[in-house]
Amino acid sequence: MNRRTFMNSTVVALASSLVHKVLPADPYATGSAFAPGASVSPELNGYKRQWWKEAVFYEIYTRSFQDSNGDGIGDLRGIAQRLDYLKSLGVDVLWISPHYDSPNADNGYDIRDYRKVMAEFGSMADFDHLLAETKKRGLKMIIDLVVNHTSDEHEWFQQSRKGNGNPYHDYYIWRPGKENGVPNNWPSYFGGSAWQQDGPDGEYYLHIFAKKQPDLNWDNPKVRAEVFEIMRFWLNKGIDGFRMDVIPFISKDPRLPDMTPDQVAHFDTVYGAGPHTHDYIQEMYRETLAHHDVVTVGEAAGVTNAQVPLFIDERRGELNMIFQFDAVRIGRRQWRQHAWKLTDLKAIWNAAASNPDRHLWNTFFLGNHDHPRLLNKFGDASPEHREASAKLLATLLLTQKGTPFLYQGDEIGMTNHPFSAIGQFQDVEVKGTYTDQVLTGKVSAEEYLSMLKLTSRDNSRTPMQWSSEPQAGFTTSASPWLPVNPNHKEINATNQAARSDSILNYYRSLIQFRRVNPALVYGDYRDLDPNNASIFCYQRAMDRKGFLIVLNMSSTTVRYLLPDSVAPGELMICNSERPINDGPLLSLSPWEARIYMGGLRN
Ligand code: ISL
Ligand code: CA
Repeated sequence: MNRRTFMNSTVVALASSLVHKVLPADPYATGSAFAPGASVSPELNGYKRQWWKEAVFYEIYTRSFQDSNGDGIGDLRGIAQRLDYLKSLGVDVLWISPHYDSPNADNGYDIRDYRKVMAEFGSMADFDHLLAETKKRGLKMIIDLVVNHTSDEHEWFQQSRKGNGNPYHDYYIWRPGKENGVPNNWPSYFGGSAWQQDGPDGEYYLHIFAKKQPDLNWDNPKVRAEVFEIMRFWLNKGIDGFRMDVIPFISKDPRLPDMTPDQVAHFDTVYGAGPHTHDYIQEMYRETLAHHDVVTVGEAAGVTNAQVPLFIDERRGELNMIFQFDAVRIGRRQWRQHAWKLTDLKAIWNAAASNPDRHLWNTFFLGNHDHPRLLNKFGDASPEHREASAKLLATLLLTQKGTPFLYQGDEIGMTNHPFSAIGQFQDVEVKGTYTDQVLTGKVSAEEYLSMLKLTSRDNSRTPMQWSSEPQAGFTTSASPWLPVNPNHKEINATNQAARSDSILNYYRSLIQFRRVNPALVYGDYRDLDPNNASIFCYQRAMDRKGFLIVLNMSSTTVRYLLPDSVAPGELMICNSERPINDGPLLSLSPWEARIYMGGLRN
């Protein structure tokens, strides 16, 4: 039996048989963590069981997912048209990007009306239809809560900017200028100062992101009450939770002191360390989240690994999970990408995954709408290695410790876009840093473009590649809001659905494999060879049973002697096509991924 046949035809069949081989008759016998009647055992391996710990999440960047009305912009009806695809992929929870009314200065992360759907995405009826259709398929949906800032076109800001004395003035953060203008030296994520002068009193307002994204003043109890009302509005519609945009930034030191040069160089850690962030999140939990069976995941830019427990320890009544970015942003200095080493990357993952505290729970992700494609950053997008490395990264995502968050298009091996000129980028972050870095002469346009090709957020925002048709089946418009990647002719969901050994079908098999093997969800994690420069070899195990995962994260063949503490059992999944009959000395082809039963000898 050659590898190709073995890997695909066997793995799903094996997955269901594994329930009894690896585990006593157990919660997953129903084949799904959500299925009614799943076992009521409240704990596994010392962890309290929760649906969101067992689920696979899938991020949808709505603007680029599926256009249903031919205007070149993805929308809510378009997502609804693709729910059967998502169901067949096997994911459980959809996270949709901000769907609220917005002028789209930052593609929806600048909200003008929290109780209205963005015109480009459709109507409230379209939202209700999408949520109902999602639930009809046994899927769940979380929405993006963006409350560190609003759009400058929000009514609150329109009032606030009328000056002191207006009842909404203190909904935002205003300060008088200093001798050289701005109140302090805080930088904006999107280039330049975080302060903008406005209004009749010569004051400046704070905007950590774009000028059109003024920061809310969370020290004002009226602001907190408004936000909690907005959350109740959407919770009462039946959503299943929130992803919370830059939630650690909501509290600022009211003295707004200048940053030191080192703090400016790492300004997100300053923004993430306000004095009352945890007080406000705990208040939010008491006021809204505690009354619903929902999940929350905080986007924790600027939060160190050591600070994560303060946000997610289940005894604190704050958030359930957090996105911590040290791994995904390894080697990054704002818009620049520098070299990095696999040993350093493994050390970051190991620090989080080997924490034994059962009151904590990780996320695991390799990309999202703010980062380049995971295939380009962590794999090898060359024609020779693209498929193998995409499957290896799928193996990593679905066997690591923590709830996996997939990002649209990664399941078919989409790659960065071949940008060739700065004018092709749409992202407000690019436009802002271009002004700040290139127009001021600090950086050459050539260097800036060479780095943006590696780091720009637009790389992961090009339209989903559904087919080889014009515009990849994303839209009938001849001018989508961002160009379709020309490689959609070869890389698309349609031709992969038809191929049993495609990246898409590998994801499908692995999601099913994870679903029926709690050791991959609740099992302990151990890196068996942390100092190896190209091999990632780790174990997931509980109740003395589990899996050994061996990944060759390099573009060369590696002969790898398994650590002598390891006793691989039956080979369950492999992404390579070669027959494998090697013993403890493995010959791993480039980007070869293997999952064995078993693990440690003793
Ligand atoms: O910009 C980034 C990477 O190039 C990230 O640091 C990102 O800006 C940061 O993590 C905050 O992201 C979130 O808030 C922004 C919005 O632009 C992002 O899309 C959102 O994910 C402001 O709302
Ligand atoms: Ca549309």
